[in-house]
Amino acid sequence: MSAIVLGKGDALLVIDMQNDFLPGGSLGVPGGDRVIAPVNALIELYHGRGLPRGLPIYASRDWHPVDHCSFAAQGGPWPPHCVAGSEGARFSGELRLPEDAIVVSKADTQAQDAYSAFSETGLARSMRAEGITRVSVCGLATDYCVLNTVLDGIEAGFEVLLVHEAMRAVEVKPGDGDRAITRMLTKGAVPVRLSGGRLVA
Ligand code: VGL
Ligand code: ZN
Repeated sequence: MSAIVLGKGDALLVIDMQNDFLPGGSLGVPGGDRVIAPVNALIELYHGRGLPRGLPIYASRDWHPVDHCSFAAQGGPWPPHCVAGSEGARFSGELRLPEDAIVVSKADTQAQDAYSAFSETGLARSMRAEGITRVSVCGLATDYCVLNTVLDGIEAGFEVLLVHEAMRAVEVKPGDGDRAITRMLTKGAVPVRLSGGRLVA
């Protein structure tokens, strides 16, 4: 067990902690609410007063038009969810995002779906411009947006820390969550966990 020392070059990336992906939402992830506390702990760790200066926090959101191609009525796989500007698309009210969190909207045009926060958002460029080299990823859902974001992040050259306890899977098929974790680790993501208010590998 080794503690990870956070500093310049580190950032936190919180994936899609939106009402529609939480229990009661139109595409509620089972147990999705259980990740709010660990995600808030990560936010505190990255942004907290313990550090000389807060480290950057990025928060992605699914931000679909009403007739998005991923919705069942358009032949897609999902019920309507995260319609731009709707209550379901808002970040959970329990999420303690700082005011200076950088919000990344994705899949915001009718014909384009995007499970990755790096997909046509300019995120990689903006992170590089900030000197970011290592990103901790957490949020929803492990087997869709977390998975694709982590694979793209590694592809884009970032070191990716995977905070297992701060993510949950949709599991359309049982085992999808575990399979997603295996794929991310196989690609080089580093499993970490929160312990005593720190990250350990
Ligand atoms: C997601 C299904 C559809 C996700 C987004 O954020 O993981 N899942 N759209
Ligand atoms: Zn979506």
